[in-house]
Amino acid sequence: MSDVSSKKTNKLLIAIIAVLTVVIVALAIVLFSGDKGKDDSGNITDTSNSSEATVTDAPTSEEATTQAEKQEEKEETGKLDCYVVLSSSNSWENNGKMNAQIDAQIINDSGSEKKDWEIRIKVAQGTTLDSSWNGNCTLEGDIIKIKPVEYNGSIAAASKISDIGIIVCAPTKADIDEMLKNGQLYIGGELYAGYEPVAEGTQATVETKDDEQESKPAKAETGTPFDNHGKLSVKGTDIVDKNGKKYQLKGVSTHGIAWFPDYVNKDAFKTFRDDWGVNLVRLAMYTDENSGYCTDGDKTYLKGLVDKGVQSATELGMYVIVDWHILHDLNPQVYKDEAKKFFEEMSSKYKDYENVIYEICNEPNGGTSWEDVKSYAEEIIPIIRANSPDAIIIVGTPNWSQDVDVAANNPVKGYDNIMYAIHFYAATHTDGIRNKVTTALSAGLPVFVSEFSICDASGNGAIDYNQASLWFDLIEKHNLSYAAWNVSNKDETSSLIKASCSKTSGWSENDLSETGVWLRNQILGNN
Ligand code: IDC
Repeated sequence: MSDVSSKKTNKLLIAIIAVLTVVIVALAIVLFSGDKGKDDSGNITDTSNSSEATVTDAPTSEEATTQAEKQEEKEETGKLDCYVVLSSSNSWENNGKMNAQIDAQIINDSGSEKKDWEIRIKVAQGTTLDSSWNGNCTLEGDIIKIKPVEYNGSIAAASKISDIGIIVCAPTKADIDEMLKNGQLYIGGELYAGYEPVAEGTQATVETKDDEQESKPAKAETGTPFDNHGKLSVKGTDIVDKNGKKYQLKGVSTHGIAWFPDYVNKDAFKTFRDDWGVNLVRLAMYTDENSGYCTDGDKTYLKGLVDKGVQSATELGMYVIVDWHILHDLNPQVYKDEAKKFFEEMSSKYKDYENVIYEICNEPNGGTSWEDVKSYAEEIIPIIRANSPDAIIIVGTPNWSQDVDVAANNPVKGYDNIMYAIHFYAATHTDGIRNKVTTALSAGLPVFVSEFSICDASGNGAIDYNQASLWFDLIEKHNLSYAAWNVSNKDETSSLIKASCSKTSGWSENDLSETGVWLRNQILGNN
């Protein structure tokens, strides 16, 4: 090779190496310069070191809170998958102490059945236990223990038991408030603190008062009867509501509460309210027979039942009659002293209840004169009035509360909101008694059909549909309020529930007696 050609070759090699170097350096810059993206306008941007990228991947502060809450919620659920809720639907002062009704629910949100439960509530010194229902209740030292009764010993997974109630008397209101925070659940004798995950979609919910408020009566009205009509009063011969509009109470009467205590329950009243259109329950407490209040009855137990009835009706926004059910005692003067104590206690306990009505003597009979009844009324009414100045009071009338015409001649004077009882059994009492009603009404006497049925006066025998219809013509014509005898499954015509049906609430039409079917249709306007 010549020198000239070798010099040319060298130059070419140097040029190639220089170009290659430039290309390699350029490629290296491209390859190692990090992540690239395009901005909105299509220019390449370099975000590898920008703080923006880090923030985008992290949760927002809002999400972080939610996550924290969820974590907390899970921890709480762990403690609370089965627990007690205590609330107080009512409290009242009594001789300088505080009485309260405490309602307990056990919520089982867990995936398994819970048995052998016990609620323990620590109470203040000096607290006493007055009554209880749907639980076996004892006060041991400073602990109230509530154990199951035969029908609520097991709480299925994802369900709850309610309607356990006690009435206590504590030194102060603060003690009651403290009690409400002190409910603990024991299972199998151990303080329960388990956590089990809840099966999807099976979580039980706590029944609240608001649920009650939202339930609708069978008829068009929304809201409870008491929500809509409030405190009632008597104007002329009519009951009027809080707006001064005529109002009619349509109710059922219990049988003797000592006789059939199981029907004094909130679910039963709710069935009557929601499925029958009933706005009133009468609580009949016999004074003289079958565990009568003034004879062989347990006074504390009977007052507990009255209270259970009053509280149930109140929570459901229904009106309620406390009935001093004299019958075999003939004359209300016989147990007047007991009656005075009873009505003093009732009217003071329920002084702030605007839905409670007092019936002070069911049916004077056996020749008891109106003078005797009137003088009894003149002693009882001021006792009630001292506590409950406006409550409606129903006074019985002679001859099993038929002689309203006699009372109309000489009514009790000096008090508002007094009404007079007319009772009828349609197969026995016909035109003669209806005439007494029209006579009394035309004399301006307010009458209340606080007990009736459509069979004969024994509470049994055949139904007289024709007379029943004539009675209801009169009732509707004069806007009379009424309560039908009786809520039980006793094997007699007047019972509203079939003798073969043992349910104490939630009846279907098939569970009702012939009288029950007729009454429900009558109230619903189907007859
Ligand atoms: C009846 C009951 C019956 C009970 C009897 C007791 O229906 O089961 O054995 O009392 O005496 C009334 C009374 C009411 C009666 C009813 C029917 O207020 O207590 O109930 N009746 O006899 N007045 C007229 C009829």
